[in-house]
Amino acid sequence: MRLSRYFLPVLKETPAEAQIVSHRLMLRAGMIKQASAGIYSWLPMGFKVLKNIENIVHEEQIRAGHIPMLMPTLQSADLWRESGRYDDYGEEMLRMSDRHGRDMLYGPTNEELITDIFRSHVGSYKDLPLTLYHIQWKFRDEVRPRFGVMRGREFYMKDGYNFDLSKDDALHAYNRHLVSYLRSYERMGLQAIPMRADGGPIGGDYTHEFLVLAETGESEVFYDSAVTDLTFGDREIDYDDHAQCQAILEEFTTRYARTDETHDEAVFADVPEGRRRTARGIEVGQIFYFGTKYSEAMGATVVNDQGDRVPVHMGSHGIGVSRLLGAIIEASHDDKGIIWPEGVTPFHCGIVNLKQGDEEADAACDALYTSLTALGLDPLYDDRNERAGGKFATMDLIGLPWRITVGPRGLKNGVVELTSRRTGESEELPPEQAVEKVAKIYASL
Ligand code: 5CA
Repeated sequence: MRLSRYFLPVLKETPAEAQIVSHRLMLRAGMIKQASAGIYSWLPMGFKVLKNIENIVHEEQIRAGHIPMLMPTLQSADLWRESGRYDDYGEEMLRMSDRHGRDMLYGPTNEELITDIFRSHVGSYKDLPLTLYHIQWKFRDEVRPRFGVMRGREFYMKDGYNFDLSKDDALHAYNRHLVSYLRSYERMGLQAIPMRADGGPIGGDYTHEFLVLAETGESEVFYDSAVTDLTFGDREIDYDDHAQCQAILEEFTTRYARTDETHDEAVFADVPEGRRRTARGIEVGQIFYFGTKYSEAMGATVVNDQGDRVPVHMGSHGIGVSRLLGAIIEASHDDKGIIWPEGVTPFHCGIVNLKQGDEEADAACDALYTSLTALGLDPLYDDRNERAGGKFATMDLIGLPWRITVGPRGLKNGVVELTSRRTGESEELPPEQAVEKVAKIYASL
């Protein structure tokens, strides 16, 4: 993309309404614009990152054997009356009626709708196990929407639902979700720690939240610092292997790590004193096993191999896709702007032309652009007639991990400059080698 033809409405001033750095940077980098309280338009660069995060989530869910689909945002209140949650959910639920006076709502989550789909089409244990998921907009009329996309009213969520014959199988589905979530967050350049949590309005007492440690996080968390040494890395995983998935759950959840809702001082005291940590965290996902809560209330049953009709065991599993943009920025920025991890960056590499209009510099930038694009990369070429300082400031603000700087002086010696946004280190290389190096970095992801 050529910046002169793109829509990147960067703000010079720091918006006064934004209290935390990720919100400020998303506004300044022209990624989002508030439409009304807790509701945002996603401007092109914000939309690009949102889609990159969504793609990682899709790939990892499909790898785990979970099946993508799409349910609507608007739901009929009748289903929620069946589960008993229409009255229970309270003021967070946005309610409305259609022209026929039928009660409708904007879905805050989808347990009821998916259970209705399941009971309409599945009747035998032979069709199990089954895990369906979608990535769809949700609405929760939060009392205090704040921090930009972090606590929105309208937000984008991946929610998945497993249906299993036995508790054991449902716990394996829970483990699969835990593993696939660990992989997803790591691909986004994040460490998200699974912590024992509370079921809230979803229900169930077996649940973990995934937390990214950050001072601006809304949750208070207590953990053994040894949990921060754990990484999933590139180990092979067989999602059908119950024992392997269970071992990973144990590896990542045995040490003390809890949110304030489940925190227990007496148990925490057993953690060696030097490793006890109290901090704040951003909740970027939550997994639940809630047994037969919805299947019993809504008649989601199957006939088992004995010929008996039994309610299925269920769980639901969510990732805050839009919140993740804020969480990633909170975890990865400096005083100049965002530093995107390679896994989610909106453009793979920036090209800065120090002397727009100079025949040689223009030609070298065009050639770089063509080579990067031919390798399947997506560069952002700042081809505006701006001073170098302004171009660098924009690149630093929007946070592309790699920048190639092209100027007449370097070209005389046959080199361009390749700079890492994270370390600030630069090296001079012939243009082909700069392209090769960038391509290699992305090929290794
Ligand atoms: N049905 C279950 C799992 S699918 C569920 O709704 N879980 S949840 O309530 O924990 O939400 C899943 C994730 O959505 C949370 O972990 C959080 O990352 C994100 N989320 C929840 N509320 C908001 C909000 N108001 N703004 C942005 N993201 C949110």
